[in-house]
Amino acid sequence: MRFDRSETSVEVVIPIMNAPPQPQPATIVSRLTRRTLANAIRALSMDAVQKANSGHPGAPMGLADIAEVLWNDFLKHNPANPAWSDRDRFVLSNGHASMLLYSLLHLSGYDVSIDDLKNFRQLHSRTPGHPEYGCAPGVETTTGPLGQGLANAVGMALAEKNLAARFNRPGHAIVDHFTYVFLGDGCMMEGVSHEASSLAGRWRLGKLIALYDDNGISIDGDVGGWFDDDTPKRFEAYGWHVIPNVDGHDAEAVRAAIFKARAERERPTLICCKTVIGFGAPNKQGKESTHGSPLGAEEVAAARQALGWSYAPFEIPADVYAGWDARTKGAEAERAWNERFDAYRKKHPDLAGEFERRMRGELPTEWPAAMRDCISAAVAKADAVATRKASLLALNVIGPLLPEVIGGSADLAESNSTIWKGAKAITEADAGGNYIHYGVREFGMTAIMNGLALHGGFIPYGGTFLVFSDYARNAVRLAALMKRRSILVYTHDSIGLGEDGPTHQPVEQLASLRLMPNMVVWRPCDVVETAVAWKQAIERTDGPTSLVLTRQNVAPQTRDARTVANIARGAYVLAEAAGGAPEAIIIATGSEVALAVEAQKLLAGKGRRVRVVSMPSAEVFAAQDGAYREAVLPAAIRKRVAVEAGVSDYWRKYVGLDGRVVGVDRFGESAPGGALMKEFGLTGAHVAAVVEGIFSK
Ligand SMILES: Cc1ncc(C[n+]2csc(CCOP(=O)(O)OP(=O)(O)O)c2C)c(N)n1
Ligand SMILES: [Mg+2]
Repeated sequence: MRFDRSETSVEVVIPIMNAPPQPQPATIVSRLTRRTLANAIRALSMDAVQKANSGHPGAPMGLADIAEVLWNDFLKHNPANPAWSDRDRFVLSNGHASMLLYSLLHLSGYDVSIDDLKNFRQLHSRTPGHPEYGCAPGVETTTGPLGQGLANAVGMALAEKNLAARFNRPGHAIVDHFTYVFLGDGCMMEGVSHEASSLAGRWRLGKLIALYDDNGISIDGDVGGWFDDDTPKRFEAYGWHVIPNVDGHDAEAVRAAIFKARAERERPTLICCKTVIGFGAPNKQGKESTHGSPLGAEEVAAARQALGWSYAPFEIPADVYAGWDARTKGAEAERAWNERFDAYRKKHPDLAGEFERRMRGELPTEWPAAMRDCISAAVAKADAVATRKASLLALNVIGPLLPEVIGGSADLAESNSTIWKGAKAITEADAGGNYIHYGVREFGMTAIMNGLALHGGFIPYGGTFLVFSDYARNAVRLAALMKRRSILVYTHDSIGLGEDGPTHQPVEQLASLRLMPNMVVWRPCDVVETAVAWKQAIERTDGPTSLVLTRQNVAPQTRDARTVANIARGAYVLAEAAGGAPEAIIIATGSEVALAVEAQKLLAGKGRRVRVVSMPSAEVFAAQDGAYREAVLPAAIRKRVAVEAGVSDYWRKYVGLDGRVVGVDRFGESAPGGALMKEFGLTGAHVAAVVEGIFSK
């Protein structure tokens, strides 16, 4: 049995601040054995899982000793203020170990009660099956989809380094925190761990410290049969500082490793901790059976005995609470930081104000007027421009105005038009830039963007081809789930991209992004709609936005001032029927809006009165009041045709049983874009013919 190894009584000396050169106030908090403190996590975890009759006891029990050392000796945080900007970030990438995090939050003094723990996994509880951002204070990110927490942590560590480069001044290190992440075999196996870790090494994120739960077990059993990488060598190859072979049940060894990790300021550190899954459950520890099911009443009782934990379920003795309580030292740490920030404010008032604005996520006061001018300039610019280029025009206005906007692309900077005039690359030598070359790593990029957005102080945008949004899909989903302001720039948005062929031509991606709850998709049709889309994306504070943009040029549309104002409502009457009340409506988005207008003209020649509705954002339109929606799409007008170069099914709800959709319901072809648009019926003449067809039905 390895679980009685470090039963030594130690005085826990807590360094309160991070930076080693500064004098460290120290507090002696406990004379309890470290093992007893860790056992509180084990007991709470196995009891909560037992009570819920569902959950994952193995990882929390295996990681308890490591977590105890990290949280009690190192983590800089204030349970009373989980939003304190300079707290260390703690990410549990192996989110199935949620009871570990909930126990830590409860024990250290966050507003997470014992009743919250008793409600683990229950309806509307603050302790759902996997940690969800926003459910309980202290949960820094939503984890469970393995590997992404690590990538989020990379984003947070990059955020810290970038803000430090931008805001710290000699003698005023107001941004100075670590990012810690726990991860398991599953996170290591996931490809996104490669994408994110490779970048972390390149960016030399010296204040990122990952602790790997190397327990040799995943759901199917001993990982040897499917995961036999030399993980230390792998991370060394990424340029990480690796501390291998740490006994994760030896508090002193873990403590020494974390000290070493913190002293290394150039490279991120991976601490490989050998652990026993389900540590303390005498008959089940070390086995996959502890991974994802309750231990069972008998084994829970046996574990209590083995661990010397004689308390009832959910009972924590006062001295154990006292040993964990981080409130006093947390308040003191934040108070000390506030003092330092006040000194900074005296010396650098503008920087201090700007830092606070950014961390609040507020836009500067000049924003509304600047965007009004940007949109007016777009109205005046009557050129045929690809909307990806229109996006760059908008970015050239937004970039200089909002230093919190941090861009990038997955190796398609030119194609995605993501590098604006003042964009400055983040490099190893200079972390203070505002543009990230993510390399060909769509998933890593999107998960890192989530980390940047979660950290605070940033509005990330990242580009790739629309068709490759699928590579990043789950990180996009988590941005939506977490309600983070992340801006996805997806160009080459249809078969209109041309010769690259069906592998590169998105067909189902557009509709599929719209299916995601809390995702807002904009597919603008010209320079003006693109400027409005960017404005809306930046102003949206409760979720991500996908900007879906053309490779090919699109004609500018003409609008009066009221029509321009209506773009922000998601859909609007772009071209009203001439000669009386409309009999039919064509709804179109993006590059197909011009076809709709052409069809309208052809139909007018035949005496048909057709309205054209441009619908750049169906989600934003759906959120408008009923009167507005009825004004744009009157229920009585049932002759409707939707036109979009993507799968047709999405549009059925707008055209109804009497309507038709002109779409693309098969993979594309390799040919020049114009030829493909004809081949697939995406022409004004064909759209007009489809509308005619409804009249003659
Ligand atoms: C992306 C993703 N795929 C699959 C799962 C389902 N899953 C949850 S835990 C797990 C095994 C993880 O193994 P490990 O990280 O070693 O956890 P341990 O059993 O050691 O706690 C799997 C496959 C998941 N949560 N996320
Ligand atoms: Mg494992």
